Amino acid sequence: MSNIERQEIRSLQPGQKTTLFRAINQLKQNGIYEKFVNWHGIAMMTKAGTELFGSIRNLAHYSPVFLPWHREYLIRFENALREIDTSISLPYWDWTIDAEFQDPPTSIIWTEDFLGGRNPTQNGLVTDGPFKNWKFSLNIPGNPREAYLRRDFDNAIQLPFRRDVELVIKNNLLEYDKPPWDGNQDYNSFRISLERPIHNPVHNWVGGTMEEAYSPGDPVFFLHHCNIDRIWANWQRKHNYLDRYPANDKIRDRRGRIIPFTNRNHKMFPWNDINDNTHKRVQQVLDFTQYYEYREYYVP
Ligand SMILES: [Cu+2]
Repeated sequence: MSNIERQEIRSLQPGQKTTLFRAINQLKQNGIYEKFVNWHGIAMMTKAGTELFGSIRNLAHYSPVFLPWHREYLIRFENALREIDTSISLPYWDWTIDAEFQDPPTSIIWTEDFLGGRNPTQNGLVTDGPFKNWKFSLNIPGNPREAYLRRDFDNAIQLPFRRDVELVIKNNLLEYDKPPWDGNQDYNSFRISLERPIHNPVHNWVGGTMEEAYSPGDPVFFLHHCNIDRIWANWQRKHNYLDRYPANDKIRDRRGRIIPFTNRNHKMFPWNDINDNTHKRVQQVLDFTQYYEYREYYVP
């Protein structure tokens, strides 16, 4: 059991918010934040499998490892924050609350006291709030470059509704995942029904940095993925599925070859250095209760 409890960002006390935002800015200043951004970019740019959908499936997305990869990534980020201040736990952004608003960009989330907004007269640059004028050096293979934090709220996209999230959690007929283990939405599984219709639109709704391979450059990435992880945790908890993941060596491409960094006994990429015991295997992150709990779940 863990003493870390993750809660909705709107329920943090003002002092807790200040501590959190200061710690995030400290990681930004000492270069650790950019290391996280680059990990995501590298995992996303690395193809997994070679067949038809190989160009879609990468080592962090559109495969069964999508949820464990981001769980490990968030645990690492939360640990980095707690090295600065042990009172911190990663909050989540429950965008199903905002989905009900007439005009979601007016949510308190996007005010100066929370994540700041975006400046429409300056191409969506974030020019207020705790992360104002953030700039990154991106280590993109073959294309290293600099970028500014940007948002471009798109009201043409609907944020996911609570009832849609609840339906996915309640459906105990869904397997965690199944062949061809990729981004093809012609088949149904828990992972794909969370990744495609619920996870993707939130990235696209926020827009700007959140739509790029370096999407963790916007700190809201961590809050969004924390909510995605909460939905997975809720499904695991509700149905007693804490160990649900395809058996060893089961996840293979269409030519029958084991997809690396993806099966339950594999270490995940790019944290697969065998000399470092902090590099967990997929199976080690399935039981989230060893690391943290969530204050509230969608479905009891
Ligand atoms: Cu994401």
